[in-house]
Amino acid sequence: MAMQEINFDGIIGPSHNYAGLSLGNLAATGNAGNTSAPRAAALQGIAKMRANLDLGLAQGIFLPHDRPDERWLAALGTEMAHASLALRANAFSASPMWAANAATVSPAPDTADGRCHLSVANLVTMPHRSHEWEGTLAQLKLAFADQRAFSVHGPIPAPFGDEGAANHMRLCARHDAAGVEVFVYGEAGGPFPARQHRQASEAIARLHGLDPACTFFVQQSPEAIAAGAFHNDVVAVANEHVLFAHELAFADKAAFYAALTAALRQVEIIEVPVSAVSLEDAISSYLFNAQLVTLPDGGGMALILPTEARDNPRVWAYLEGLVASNGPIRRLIPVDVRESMANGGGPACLRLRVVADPATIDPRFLVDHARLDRMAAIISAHWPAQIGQDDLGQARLWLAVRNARAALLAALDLSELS
Ligand code: SUG
Repeated sequence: MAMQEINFDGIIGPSHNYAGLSLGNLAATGNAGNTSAPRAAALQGIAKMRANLDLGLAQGIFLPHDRPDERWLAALGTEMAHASLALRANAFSASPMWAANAATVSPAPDTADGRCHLSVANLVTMPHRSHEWEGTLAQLKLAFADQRAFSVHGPIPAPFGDEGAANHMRLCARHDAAGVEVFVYGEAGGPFPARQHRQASEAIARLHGLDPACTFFVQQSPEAIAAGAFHNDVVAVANEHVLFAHELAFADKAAFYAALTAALRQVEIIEVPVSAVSLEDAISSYLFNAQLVTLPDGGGMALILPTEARDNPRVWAYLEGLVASNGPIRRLIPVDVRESMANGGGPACLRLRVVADPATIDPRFLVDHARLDRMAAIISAHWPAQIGQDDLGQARLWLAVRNARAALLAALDLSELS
């Protein structure tokens, strides 16, 4: 089978809740204390995957992590029953759902040894995400165990923050051709943390054996971070030869665009001007947190967007003009992922892109409609209907969440992850 892009979605875990843990993520802090709906959230994620399958796209999954993370609490000398409210919330987060933060992926055509390299993200900036990497690494090692095709790397050591593919873009003529890899980092000093450090990105490029001539390190604009773009994928997305970005996404866009154009002759840069879409509109509607995908059979590209983008008249007017302009982006496909969006995670946050031959991947991590049916049945039966912040102290909720995950792992023949 040939190499193709596969989107691996993080299944929204049974502990999904709104604890307001991510400073600089305006949706998450704005919804702190609200009651979440984990069952509806996970079914929204399944519906997104179904829609992508129906478009003819390949689809994979990553599983929820063990929550509450008692091992992490034990390392801190405590346990759920006695931990502070803050530590409890940090141990209980379902944040591994945002698979764009799972790893950075350099497909085989870009690397010196001709294998696809994946580096698990350390996520050290936010306490609730800093203990994700072990659970993620275990899954990466299983899904991509074929060492002829893949090389899976551990986390970059602290203090160099790495948030994975959310700050990484790949541009190429076709997915299976050698590409240009762009690492976007932030500089400290603004009101919110810069979560991706340049040193981490440089280390990943070295570890993956990337060609320096085709690798760029680009600073995210401090203005975008200050406006709430805590990851680059909130203001830019790329697919094959197309870069779709907000005018204020990068600190020095002229230098970046010039270097990119020199390195990839076919590149098409679609820049959305502030006059059409303000940074505030971009961040509240998440139009750039879209899956920009190439449709099979020459159908051009589609943007799989959150319904919030359709709900904003200025954003939608711009997008309708864009698809009418006969450019590379031909279709707009809104999807309802409101439960994840309320924590600052849109369609693109929920997926990790891997370009590979599906035959080299452990099939338990790939899905079709029948497997999604099985997952939906488990979610409907076991995921909590609601979680309020007071519930985080309830031992019976911790048990329900554990049992729900165990039921899903068993149904997918992945109990070895428990
Ligand atoms: O890291 N939200 C996530 C959202 C991640 C979105 N991912 C990408 N942009 N790729 C974060 O800020 C909120 C959890 C809470 O507050 O309960 C949270 O972690």
